[in-house]
Amino acid sequence: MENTNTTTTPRLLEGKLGLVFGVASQRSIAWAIAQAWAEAGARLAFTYQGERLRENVEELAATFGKDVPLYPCDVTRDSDLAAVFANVAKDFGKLHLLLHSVAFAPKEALEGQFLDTSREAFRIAHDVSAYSLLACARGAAPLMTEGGSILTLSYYGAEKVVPHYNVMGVAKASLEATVRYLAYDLGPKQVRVNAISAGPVNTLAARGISGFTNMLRLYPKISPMQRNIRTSELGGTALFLASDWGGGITGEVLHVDCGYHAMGMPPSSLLKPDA
Ligand code: NAD
Ligand code: 0WE
Repeated sequence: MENTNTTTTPRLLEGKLGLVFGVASQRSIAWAIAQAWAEAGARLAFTYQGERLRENVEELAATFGKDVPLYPCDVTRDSDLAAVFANVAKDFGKLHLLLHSVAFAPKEALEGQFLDTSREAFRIAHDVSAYSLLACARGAAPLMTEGGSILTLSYYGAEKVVPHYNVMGVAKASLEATVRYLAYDLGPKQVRVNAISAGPVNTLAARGISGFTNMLRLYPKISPMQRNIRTSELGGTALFLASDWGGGITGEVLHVDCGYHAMGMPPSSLLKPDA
């Protein structure tokens, strides 16, 4: 069914201040979520990974007006993270929302067998994709004096084997457990920590992966809703989780995947030789 909803986003995040990690391009999941948060009234700041991405992020952030703070940040560098949160303290004074939409494993680790993963590739995948959430949360917590919502992005490969996802699956399992332990530590401050487990989206991080196109072809065949997700649906879910309507939810991993995760066997139509 076509989405014919033309109503405007309710201003559920009016007066909220947010920090977004993980915009690389217009297709980034972080950008879809940032748009939903901004439309709902949040004021946002962005980090970018390095000089290579600065112009892209500048251009996208400019669509929200002139005074959108931008900070360089490689999440594997403690000094970068310290500078980001010092600048947020200076520019915003406090923080309500944090989006962590960052992942990386060395390309060779996503190609062969999981069995061949090097110690270094394992370390990098976990440092960038899981530890960084903890580092971001520790930086943000002192600024979340009015409560808050921390959100990260996971994938089904954390729960079940997805061929070639390999060490990223193990890092996402760590990320999901990190969400639960952070939820426990930050709960008393009314800071909620959740993950969205998203179905496949054609982004820069997905582009380089052999077989990704097959993955996009598989979801319409297996998922109950018989299609891929729309990035606007990630924005909508992220808006709900960040708003007071998601106020009782923490330590949760919410699947936004058209129901793919609920299936234990493909539909019989897919198994018939003539289908
Ligand atoms: P993307 O390439 O647009 O975003 C990935 C981001 O990670 C980029 O902005 C990149 O700069 C950042 N990053 C990587 N290493 C970094 C580092 N050392 N320091 C700072 N930033 C770093 O791709 P995306 O698909 O939007 O990915 C965002 C998140 O969504 C990731 O966590 C990914 O695992 C997750 N996810 C993606 C899909 C998908 O199919 N695309 C599905 C489920 C979950
Ligand atoms: O989390 C991801 C991908 C994250 C990612 C992507 C890259 C490509 C470039 C992490 N590291 C790198 N390193 C690079 O050098 N996804 C959920 C998308 C994805 O990746 C897969 C998938 C899906 C889905 C890899 C294998 C199989 C399925």
